[in-house]
Amino acid sequence: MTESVAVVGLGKSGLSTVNFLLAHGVIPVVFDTREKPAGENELDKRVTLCKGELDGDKLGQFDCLVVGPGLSLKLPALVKARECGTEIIGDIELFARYAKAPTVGITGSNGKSTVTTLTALMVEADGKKCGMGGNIGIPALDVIADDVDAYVLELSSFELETTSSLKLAGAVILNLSEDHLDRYDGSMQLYLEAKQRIFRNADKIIVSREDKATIPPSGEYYSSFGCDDRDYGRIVKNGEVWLSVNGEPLIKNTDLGIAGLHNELNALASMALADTLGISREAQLKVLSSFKGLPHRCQLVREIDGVRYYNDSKATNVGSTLAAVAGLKDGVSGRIILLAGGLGKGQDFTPIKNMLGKEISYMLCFGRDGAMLASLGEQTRLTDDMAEAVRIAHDELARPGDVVLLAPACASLDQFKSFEERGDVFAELVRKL
Ligand code: UMA
Ligand code: ADP
Repeated sequence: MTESVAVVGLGKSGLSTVNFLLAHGVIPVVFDTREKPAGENELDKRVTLCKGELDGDKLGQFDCLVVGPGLSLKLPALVKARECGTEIIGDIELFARYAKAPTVGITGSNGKSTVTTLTALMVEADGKKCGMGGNIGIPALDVIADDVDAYVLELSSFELETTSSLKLAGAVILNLSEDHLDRYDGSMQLYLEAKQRIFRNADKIIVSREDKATIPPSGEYYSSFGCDDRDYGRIVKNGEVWLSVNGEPLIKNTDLGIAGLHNELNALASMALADTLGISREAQLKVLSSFKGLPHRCQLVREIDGVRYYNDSKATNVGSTLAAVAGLKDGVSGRIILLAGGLGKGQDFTPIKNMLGKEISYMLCFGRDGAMLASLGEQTRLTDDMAEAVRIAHDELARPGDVVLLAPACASLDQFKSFEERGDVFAELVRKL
């Protein structure tokens, strides 16, 4: 690589891109709009960091910009740079140009990290070395290595927007529901088009039979997963539900380490992806029975006086909150009290409204869009913050048999550094009750 390169955005992926470029003999210039960019303290001394508003004329002087996923390509400075003839890519595009081993990619509105982790564990359980990265929190360029046998990438719509030459051995869109509409002018179509970019050049396309939006416009795909007995599916035998491949029952849903219909679909998608990498069925089933789920996804924090407190902080959109409620409701003898709020990202909250007074008995709301959630119905209350919501749930509302569920349907960044921090704070509040 001999061109002049700028890295725009010094977050996790920006810092990783800088280190990758340095290792390949390129010293980039870094731009970030923030006063204190996340990766500043770890930045190599050879690299110049320009802070403040982005200047399209300046950026347009570079041959190539590697732009972080947190920045919209519609920013005027990036539009200007493109008009100047500057190539704009993301770190996943760089990954695509350098990584050698077969790669599978996972996108969708929900379930990405679960399926990414399951698939990567399956590769490892088959005795192969796996490089797992992308939106899951591990920048993809950090995992490139000569001895990797297969890569498993979690890809967000933002990452896919700046990626064009990734050639995946297996690619899946798990599902599609409203998210990130603030970045897509409120248009689900634009959000979907970004997601569908995962199928460009893909060898084996995998789709969900439960969600037509996951099917490419050509209508052509290699395999599918869903609730009936076709391809990767489900079979009911003597009242028991089995996950199946081509009609052959393989594992009972009660033997899976993770629960709920959404997780059964996640398990099926993982098997389909692992098959595209030639992973043995034995390794796949071993992982499906032992993997107990990731932190901050419907995790039981504590039971107090017959009330169970669950942390599903990773429910950052309405679809994932609905999945969490649906996954829990059959095992709850009492009511579900939901704690929700944060940055709504332009979503339509109507599906939550439709559950109020039914699956969701009561909702305590907080954060920037908390008032919007609280206006959905009578069975709601606006609180000052999550701490107050936890206190009210415990002191005033919850009775034995009830579940208090943090599944906020919103991003955390108005009040916390990340969904992990939000989940940790919740768990701490519950432990102190
Ligand atoms: N930012 C600025 N100015 C800049 C650059 C960034 O204000 O000049 C802001 C962005 O608007 C954003 C934040 O800084 O709010 C982080 O942006 P970033 O591009 O620096 O992000 P990274 O730290 O590199 O993290 C990104 C992904 N973040 C986003 O897409 C927002 C991480 O996914 C991912 O794990 C990481 O790369 C891995 O390389 C997080 C995420 O929230 C978990 N993803 C969204 C989601 O899952 O819903 C898509
Ligand atoms: P992502 O990485 O796409 O955010 P995760 O695997 O981290 O997905 O799961 C986030 C949340 O989304 C979970 O806590 C759960 O409530 C919900 N979820 C997981 N899988 C699915 C699915 N297949 N469909 C709908 N919701 C899901």
